[in-house]
Amino acid sequence: MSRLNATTLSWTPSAEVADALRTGRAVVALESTVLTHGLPRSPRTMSEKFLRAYPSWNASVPANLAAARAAELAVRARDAIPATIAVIDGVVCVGLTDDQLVRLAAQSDPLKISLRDLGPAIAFARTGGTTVASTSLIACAAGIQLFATGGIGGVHRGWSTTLDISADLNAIATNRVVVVCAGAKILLDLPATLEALEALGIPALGYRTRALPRFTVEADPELLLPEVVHSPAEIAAVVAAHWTAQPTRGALVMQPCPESFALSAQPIEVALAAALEEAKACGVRGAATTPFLLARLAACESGNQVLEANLALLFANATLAAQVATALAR
Ligand code: PSU
Ligand code: MN
Repeated sequence: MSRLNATTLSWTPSAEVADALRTGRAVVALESTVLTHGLPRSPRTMSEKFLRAYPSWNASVPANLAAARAAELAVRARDAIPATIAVIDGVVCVGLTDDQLVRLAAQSDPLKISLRDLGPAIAFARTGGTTVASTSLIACAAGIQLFATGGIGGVHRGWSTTLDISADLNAIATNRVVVVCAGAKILLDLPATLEALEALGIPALGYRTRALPRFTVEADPELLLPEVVHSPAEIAAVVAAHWTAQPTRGALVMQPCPESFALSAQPIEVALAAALEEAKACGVRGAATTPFLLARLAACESGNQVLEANLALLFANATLAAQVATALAR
């Protein structure tokens, strides 16, 4: 029963990821809640603009599956190995086969596995997508330094009465991993999210931006980030120094959504106000809140733009994370 005394998580790498970690190659972790909960489980018609920017996009498979594959490709294109993380039949998987991606993408009523859900998911042999929080923990246990995602969870609007603060924030603080994201969705209380990042001692580096990105064209000058970085090499230098100061704790890199796919704030705010009302009326609370609001935004008038923005920023983050991973591996 020595496992009961183990101090690290048990995880299973794919053959490719095991080899990459053994040989010191650059590896980038990718989360799977974006696949199970964040994106449509059916094929979508994309705009001409999108197909021009991403000519390898596979329009004949479900959009979530196409996205997961494309994010992995973006990592490979920068000479790093992708490690998509998920829990499959209770096994903490680091690096998925394409069959496993297909299965997760098609799963009806999938589980969203955040930190609190990890133990039960392992014990009861469950299958689901891991959030930024649990993916950070698993990546750190596996010795993976870079992790790319879309938007992180944060402090929700109305937090002072609901206390709804994503486990993502504390997990980033307490795991030695660099999370590359596009900031946080406009649906959160963004000023409070910035304060929480400061309180947790997380370096929040703006990649070529002064303001916290929120997937929109318009930056909010009030949401000032503490530091700006300009290149993958500069990020690697700051991260290395961060780890001399806080060797067991994480950092955040935030880059704006690629300009040609960024959203306009106003229609999103309108759709969001309606979605928040509806969530309240339907009694949506807790872990269901983020997926509910994301689904409502995806279904709104500019839903296809929301989807394309989500994909463009995910791919851009995968690319940047791979560049930083390669710089750190040098
Ligand atoms: N933000 C997005 N898309 C997402 C999520 C957040 O723009 O898919 C997902 C991420 O997996 C994140 C999780 O870790 O939602 C946060 O959920 P919660 O707020 O319940 O912690
Ligand atoms: Mn929550």
